[in-house]
Amino acid sequence: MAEPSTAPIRLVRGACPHDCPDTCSWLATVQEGRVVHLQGNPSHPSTHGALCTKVSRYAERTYHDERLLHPMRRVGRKGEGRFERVSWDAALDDIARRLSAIAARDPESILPYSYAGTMGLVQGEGMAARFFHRLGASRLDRTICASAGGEALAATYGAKVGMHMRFFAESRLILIWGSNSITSNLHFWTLAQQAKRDGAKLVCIDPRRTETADKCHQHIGLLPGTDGALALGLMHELFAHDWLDHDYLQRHVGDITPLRERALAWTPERTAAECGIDAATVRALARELGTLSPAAIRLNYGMQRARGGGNAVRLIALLPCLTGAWRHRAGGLLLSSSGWFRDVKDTAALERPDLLAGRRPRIINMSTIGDDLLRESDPAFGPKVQAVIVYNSNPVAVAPQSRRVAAGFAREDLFTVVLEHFQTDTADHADYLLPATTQLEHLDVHTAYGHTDVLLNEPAVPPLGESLPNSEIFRRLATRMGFDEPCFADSDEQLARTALPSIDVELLRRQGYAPLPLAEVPFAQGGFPTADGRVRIDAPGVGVPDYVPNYESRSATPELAARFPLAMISPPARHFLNSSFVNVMSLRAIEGRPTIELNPQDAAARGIAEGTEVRVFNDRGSTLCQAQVSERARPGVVHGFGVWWRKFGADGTNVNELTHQRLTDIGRGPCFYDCLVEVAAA
Ligand SMILES: Nc1nc2c(c(=O)[nH]1)N[C@H]1C(S)=C(S)[C@@H](COP(=O)(O)OP(=O)(O)OC[C@H]3O[C@@H](n4cnc5c(=O)[nH]c(N)nc54)[C@H](O)[C@@H]3O)O[C@H]1N2
Ligand SMILES: Nc1nc2c(c(=O)[nH]1)N[C@H]1C(S)=C(S)[C@@H](COP(=O)(O)OP(=O)(O)OC[C@H]3O[C@@H](n4cnc5c(=O)[nH]c(N)nc54)[C@H](O)[C@@H]3O)O[C@H]1N2
Ligand code: SF4
Ligand SMILES: [Mo]
Repeated sequence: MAEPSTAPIRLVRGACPHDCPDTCSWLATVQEGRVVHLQGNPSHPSTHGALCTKVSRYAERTYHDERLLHPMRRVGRKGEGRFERVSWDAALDDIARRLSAIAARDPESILPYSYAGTMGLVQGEGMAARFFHRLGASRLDRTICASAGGEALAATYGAKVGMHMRFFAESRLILIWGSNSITSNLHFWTLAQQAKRDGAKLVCIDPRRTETADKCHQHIGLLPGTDGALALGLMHELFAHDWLDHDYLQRHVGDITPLRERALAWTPERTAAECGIDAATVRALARELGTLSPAAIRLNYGMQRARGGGNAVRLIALLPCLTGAWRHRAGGLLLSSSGWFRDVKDTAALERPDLLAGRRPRIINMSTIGDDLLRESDPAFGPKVQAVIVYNSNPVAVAPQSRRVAAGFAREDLFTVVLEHFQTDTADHADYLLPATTQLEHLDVHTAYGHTDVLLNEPAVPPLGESLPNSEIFRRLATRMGFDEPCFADSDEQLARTALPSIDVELLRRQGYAPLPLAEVPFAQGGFPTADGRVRIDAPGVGVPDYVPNYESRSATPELAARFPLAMISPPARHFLNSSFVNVMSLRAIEGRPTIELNPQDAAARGIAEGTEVRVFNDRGSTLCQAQVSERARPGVVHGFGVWWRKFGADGTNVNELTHQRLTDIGRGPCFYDCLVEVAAA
């Protein structure tokens, strides 16, 4: 048996890089040049010393046998995933030569594709954005997660702002709306439980009876995509019973007349019929919302992945305005706190859009990448995409209608460079696969979208193998492309200081985080970040919010529903983070196999038993899963947990085979949870 090492240990402060509202502060224990332990920073209030199960395994991910450690060049057919090792010089010289040749014809035929593999400002869109701006490449509309809700919130409140997470602990009523918090917002859940112990009522609004719903006092299992109708039904009752804060409305909210008219048409009975719940439930919830104080809503992005997601967020965001819940620090609503950072973050200095020098390249929506990679040149679209550079994202697995995404990336004439930790589904399609460092190996700074602290991530160990930070890869590529502006020589530390010019770096170094100085009750006296400080009911470009039903549902598309009668939502699996961690064995072992959860009635009607191998399908595709028969699913709704790598699926597919590329009402986002399917024993 190995003796425990007595070599000296060092603690390094860092931040979880993942796309999660909690943005935890962590402490890495380093011994003999290796991270041997990772724990939550006990002095960071919202982390309170605890990381989630997944990220506790971050070192296992970093030291994974299959980590990419050298640049690689494709040797097989496109998508086959066969590569040979090459030197950095050989890789970068050839990439620069090929991109320069394409750019000489039309730089807009080059497309960056990135999302939130890391949320860091330095390894995210820092040097990379400078590079693509200087090149004049197509711009990417980064819509895949939060743009429907984000733009809806901004249309209503003026920015992505809300109540402070920590004060949920003092609320008397908490609506957890479209969020499986135990899975995806663990540190909020701790606060909600504290409130529950102090007597608060917790209500979970989610089509699935989640683990979070189990621990709330009440679960309202509405049909997917009907949240806007529920919000209007609640408003009906608020208006009808005059549970309104007239003083607050008059001072701080736009004219409510058109909203009132709309809401009065949504009787509890009509609402109940649309949402698939009881009228009594609507009445009772409205009464609580109108009479319990302070009342708080934790809205999350799970409920805006449907056609009407934007309007639904706008309607829900108006509820605390009608009741005046904003007067209390434990009242109001939180969807995202990212807008609070707008005054401390200098995005223009970091990303340098001025390097476009007057050019206005076309914009491609990341949520329609499946169609867009397969499009020919035409005047409306612009030039055919000839090259894609992917970093911080795994589009072949996570983008909707993934069969088309995979077909696009499989084009032999598409030049693809992927910066990655692992050989993901997208990496399989690369011409060059470049090894990137993980958060334990590079410097970064972070803002958050749940809490309001800035965090520093110091590298704990040197880069593994020949891996390099994204920033350095783009720096070296810029040099090879002949981009000689001084900004391409900025170090990571300079990028961090440029991104957050007013933040006290010494404080960050000492404690790992720095809270923003913000008011405890931000909107007690109104002062929303709109032009006139008032909440907008009628907003430019989007009008007065209304219920927008799903693209695909029994009522909207009865003929389609006759063939594909089940509404599928595909929320994240607890032990994965989008498609990250799917290759970490200890976590994959817990998740088992790709599964589809369905109600016992729906299972019986199809002769499906627990554990049966089933085919989930519609006109777009088909994927093999294992059936999980459970009352967690309501009749007519099934849950396909995401996001598995396609290559780990029994037939090389995942749930995104079934999703479509139509966009949300606001924000041009994807409609992952607006999708009809059928399930049959395989
Ligand atoms: N463990 C884990 N944590 C994660 C992630 C992960 O993949 N795994 N992903 C991270 C990311 S990228 C994000 S954006 C956030 C997401 O944060 P949330 O949106 O809070 O996270 P989810 O758990 O995806 O919540 C989705 C919930 O919405 C429900 N839902 C689906 N459709 C509807 C609907 O129409 N109406 C309502 N009311 N509810 C609906 C689902 O059943 C599910 O329980 O989580 C982050 N945290
Ligand atoms: N069906 C369905 N599809 C979904 C969702 C769903 O709920 N259902 N959720 C959607 C949501 S909310 C989101 S946010 C998207 C997420 O989609 P993505 O942002 O693509 O997220 P991940 O799948 O985690 O992939 C991130 C990749 O970045 C890599 N990475 C991490 N850090 C670094 C780094 O420093 N450098 C480089 N070069 N690479 C790095 C990781 O290894 C990983 O492969 O998926 C969406 N897709
Ligand atoms: S994924 Fe979320 S909960 Fe887990 S460590 Fe990261 S920030 Fe914290
Ligand atoms: Mo997301």
